Amino acid sequence: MPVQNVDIASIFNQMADLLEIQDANPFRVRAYRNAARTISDLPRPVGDMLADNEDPQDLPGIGKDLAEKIEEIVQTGRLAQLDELEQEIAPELSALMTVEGLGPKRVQALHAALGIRTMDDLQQAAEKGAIRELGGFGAKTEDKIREAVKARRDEPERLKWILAEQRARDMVAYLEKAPGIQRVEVAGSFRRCKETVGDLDLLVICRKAPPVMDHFTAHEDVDEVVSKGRTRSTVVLKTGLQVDVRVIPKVSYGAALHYFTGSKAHNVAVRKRAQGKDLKINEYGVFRGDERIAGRSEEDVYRAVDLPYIPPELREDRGEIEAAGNDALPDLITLEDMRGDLHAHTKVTDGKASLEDMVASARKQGYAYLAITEHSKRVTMAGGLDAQGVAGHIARIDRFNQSSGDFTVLKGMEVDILKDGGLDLPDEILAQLDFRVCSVHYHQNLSGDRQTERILKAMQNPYCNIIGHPTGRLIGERPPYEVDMQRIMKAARDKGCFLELNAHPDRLDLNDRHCRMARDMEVGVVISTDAHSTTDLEFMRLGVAQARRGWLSASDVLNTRSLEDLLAAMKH
Ligand code: DGT
Ligand code: CA
Ligand code: CA
Ligand code: ZN
Repeated sequence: MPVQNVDIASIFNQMADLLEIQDANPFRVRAYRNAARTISDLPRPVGDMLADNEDPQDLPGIGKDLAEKIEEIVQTGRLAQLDELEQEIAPELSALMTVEGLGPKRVQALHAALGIRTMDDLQQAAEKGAIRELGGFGAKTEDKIREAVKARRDEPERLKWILAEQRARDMVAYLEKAPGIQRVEVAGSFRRCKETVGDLDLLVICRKAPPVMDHFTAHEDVDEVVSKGRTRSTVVLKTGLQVDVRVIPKVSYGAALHYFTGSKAHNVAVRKRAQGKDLKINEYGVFRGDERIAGRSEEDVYRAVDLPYIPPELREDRGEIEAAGNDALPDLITLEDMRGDLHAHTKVTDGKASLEDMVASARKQGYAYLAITEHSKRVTMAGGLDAQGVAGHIARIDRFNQSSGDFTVLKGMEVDILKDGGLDLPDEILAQLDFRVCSVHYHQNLSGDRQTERILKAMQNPYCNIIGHPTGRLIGERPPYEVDMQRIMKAARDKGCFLELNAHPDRLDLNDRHCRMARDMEVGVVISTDAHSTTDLEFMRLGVAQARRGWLSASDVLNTRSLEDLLAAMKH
């Protein structure tokens, strides 16, 4: 399989981590991180660009040195300099950096003073009480580290959905080239659009199974063939991802798709319902005695137990079977319902594209509007705008809209919520915008109570229309704030404030349960991508998938509405 953009990005991020532990020049570290982001945002594989004789140096932030490294990675799949660095610094050290509360400086200090290299070392040191003795750490920090390590150990490694999607697409394309193949489908948590995926479950219909299994296990990315049978094989890829393939007879296709899509809890509940009707369901079909009465399609399977089709995103045994039985399933939102994106950045702050390019991309998505929501001044790293900057921002958009035809750019800002819950710009400036997304960026470690109060305070400002990425979590990296979501939702409803479902693949914040809660509490949701590049706008599909897992309909989501209705809803 050719080297993918995510692989290049991952190598550059590892470089940055190790250099940071080594206390290297921060500009060098930044250069790697920026390059990683540039590469992972590219719409097509770098390998293809190179093959077309395009020069990576034309990409923003990529100079001669990085361009050569990119070529090396594309050609060899690795980077010699990273291998060397890993010899020099224990690579486990960079894994330690992902523990909450540990940055490169602290990891370096722990290594120097206590010889800590691995997660085991860290756990032991924390349990012995050795860390609290170190300068700059203390007992509280040690407690936190101990808890964080424990939490980490308890959860198995899972892949973010968008990364699973890339692997799944490649694997499906590869299997479709197998001899006698008729159909390949991805089931499991991937099909249910869970935010992270444990392994991939592929189903295959084919004329003869053995050649397909041979083809599958011969994939060049396979690290280990765990099992290989006539109808079922499991491999582990070099990336550590497990892939299961099952060959299914056509008559059982729907039943198998249903079974292997899960969730397990959903399957159990459906089976129980079938038992009540003297039916038996398994991956081969629905049976009355020995007679197969359904199995070709999922619709058939559900019909056999007197249910309408239940979309995969709902199959979590969270009330969907009862709702289906009462003909009360939600009419789930779709990507086509989205009429615009309400959170995006341009080059003016830390985005990579111009206003014109962002609009062109938004038009391609079929949108009628796009809000540009630049950062406010407190977010210095992103070049956040002060009052004067906002004036320029507004003037630019007004000018643009004069000749933008049927497309409207909305004047927004992503206003930082200060530590005390105040907003980062004065009201008279905020008043000039169409609307404001207000987000927490600093002091993320406040206690749950204080964080809740802070956000509630921000919502008291009449100019606060949307709370951006409300829990601040980064999937697999940073846990959500321990906010009281019940109180935040109640306040949002009372004040006519909206909560953002940030569709960025690292965030997906609100999560699915929060969306469900918003629906039940009648709180308005917006789905936005927080795009920093033209291709980021495509993250919308992830946000919509998450919203579907949260039972949301188009009518629950503000940016499915017309521009006129949207603006009316923002005024309160
Ligand atoms: P994952 O891979 O951890 O993200 O989650 P899933 O849901 O993809 O789980 P996985 O890969 O273990 O199994 C795929 C599907 O197969 C699962 O969603 C339901 C079905 N399945 C697996 N084991 C069982 C079982 O013991 N009973 C039932 N009813 N279904 C099962
Ligand atoms: Ca799975
Ligand atoms: Ca599996
Ligand atoms: Zn943003």
